Amino acid sequence: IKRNAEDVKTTKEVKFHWFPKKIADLDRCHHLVTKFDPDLDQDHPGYTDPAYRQRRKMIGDIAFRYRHGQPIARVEYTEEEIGTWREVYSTLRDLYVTHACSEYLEALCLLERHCGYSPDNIPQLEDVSCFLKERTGFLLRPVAGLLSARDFLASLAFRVFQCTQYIRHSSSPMHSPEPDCVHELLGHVPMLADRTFAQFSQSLGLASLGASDEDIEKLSTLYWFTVEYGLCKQNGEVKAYGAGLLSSYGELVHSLSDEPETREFEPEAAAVQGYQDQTYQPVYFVSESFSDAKEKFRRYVAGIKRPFSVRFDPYTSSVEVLDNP
Ligand code: HBI
Ligand code: FE
Repeated sequence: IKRNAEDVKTTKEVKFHWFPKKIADLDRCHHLVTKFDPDLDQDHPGYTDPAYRQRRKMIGDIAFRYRHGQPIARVEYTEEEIGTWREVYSTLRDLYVTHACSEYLEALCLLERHCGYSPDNIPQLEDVSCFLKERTGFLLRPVAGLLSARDFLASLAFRVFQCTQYIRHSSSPMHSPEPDCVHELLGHVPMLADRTFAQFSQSLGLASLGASDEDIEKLSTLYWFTVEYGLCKQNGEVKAYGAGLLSSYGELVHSLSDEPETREFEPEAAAVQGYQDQTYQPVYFVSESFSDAKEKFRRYVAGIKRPFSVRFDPYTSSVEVLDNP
């Protein structure tokens, strides 16, 4: 079979996908998935609104032009966009006190104090990126929409979170079919400020580098049931830490109600569980703690076969690739 030399590299006769070796290589990890794009998806609330689609393109251009190391351009959000943000922010803020895990609440307070998080302001990615860098070494980089799982996971290996900058359509403030800045800033960012959670996210990323398509599928399902829809125990209660929950009023309430099934987090089971990207999840996985989830995941990853191993060098933000004997 003839294969694209860009995608496949050979070491000792074994083929595997190209992957980024240094943080600047993330400039090449920009493959978008058009599944929920407002230009193509007729169910997208912005599909019939040309002004919305135009605006989304303008903000998307910041991402297309972006190269590693540059500051992220600021967006001057319109009154309408700030109105959408305000509605979600004030509705969710009240629920966090009872539904979000303590790590999340602690980080959100800091973000309100230092990063312009408030009902009346959409925080700027550049400010949030500087904040995260000081807390856990994570950086944000702008992205124009839903990325391929392979590219998205690869960036986590370098403690980079690819972050959308546009906001959902104003006709549907409480739900968006695709990631938007409400989902990123209220769902993901506070958790990335936690040291143990940041380590967990990076280890998911490192496990994905050069992995087979089947293993990428398993790792993104694991990502789904932890980073997006994970629950955890805290002082005898169950709380939410998943970004898909913390950015959706309806599902956050649903996830901690009696309705869904909850199971103890086991990577082997979570990696193959079927999931929903159109409605609420029928099942959630509950971790004892982030340290426990990290340890279980470490054991799971050791079972994934790759013809090489990778080691992250934090001094150069690059990965060393070691051939397995
Ligand atoms: N792309 N922009 C963006 N944001 C995400 O949260 C995201 C993504 N691509 C894939 C993805 N999340 C996950 O569902 C996993 O497939 C990794
Ligand atoms: Fe997400």
